[in-house]
Amino acid sequence: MKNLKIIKNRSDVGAGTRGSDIGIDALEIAAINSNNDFFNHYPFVDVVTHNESIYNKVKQNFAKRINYVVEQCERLSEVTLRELKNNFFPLIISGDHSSSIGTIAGICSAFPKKNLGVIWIDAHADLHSPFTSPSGNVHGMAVAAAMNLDNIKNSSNRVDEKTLKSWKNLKNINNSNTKISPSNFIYFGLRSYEDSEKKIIQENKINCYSVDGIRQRGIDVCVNEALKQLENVEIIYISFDVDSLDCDLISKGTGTPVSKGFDSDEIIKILKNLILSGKVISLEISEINPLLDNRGNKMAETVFKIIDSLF
Ligand SMILES: [Mn+2]
Repeated sequence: MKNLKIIKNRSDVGAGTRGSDIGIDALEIAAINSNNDFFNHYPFVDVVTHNESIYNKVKQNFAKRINYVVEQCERLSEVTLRELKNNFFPLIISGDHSSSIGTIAGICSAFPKKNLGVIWIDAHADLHSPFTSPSGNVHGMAVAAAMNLDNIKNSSNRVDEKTLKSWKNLKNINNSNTKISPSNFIYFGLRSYEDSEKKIIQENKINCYSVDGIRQRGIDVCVNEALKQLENVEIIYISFDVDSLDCDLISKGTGTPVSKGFDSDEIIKILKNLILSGKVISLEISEINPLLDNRGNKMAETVFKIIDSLF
């Protein structure tokens, strides 16, 4: 991959458990310990973070620290926009997955006239809003924000004005206003979601490739089919949440681990086949949490192996 630029976004303010902010450091240590100079080989940029806000008492229970998430996403959006305009391929290493709202806004601002497709590799749907979220963790709201879906119909929370205002800001980072159409959005590895999220998936007919389905039909068949669906999009963004990996097989080093996920070879093949389309303009990796790793630094080591085999 030419023109790779690593964007280090060490933020975990959108997560319920601390530690994904040091996911990038765990990755770098995995590289160093395997005698690999990957992170020294490419230019990089550090995004300024708001992790000190963790010390503040949470006031907005249905969207915790959402005002800081908005600011963090604005920062990431600006950096993504700038690096895309500078003709780089941004490889974004983030902490918690709420960051992708900023990445998508940055991509939409960089290419306002292009149709964007999104591949979301994740165990979770991330389709909650402050109206439906059981946890109030904003990293579970990224897809809903990018699609501008409030899901008020299935509301279970009474959301205050201040939270609502921040939610509105989060959906409109950079005044991008360009939203992902559900027909240009595809899940890989989805296997853990709530009823309110399932309703959105069904109503909007969002395509999902399950781990089992992919194993039965083959990675080539499924990825080709996904690319066929995205025939009319000019650019593709891939968001790889590491909890799409099998937590029993690999590691629990991520905020919300889920069993029965992909193995690393499957992820490599999916990513490689997608990148071969020539449409992928950015890849983001999120939710590595070395503080939760039950096998030393296994999650970061596995993800580094994946990155190293791609670039
Ligand atoms: Mn996620």
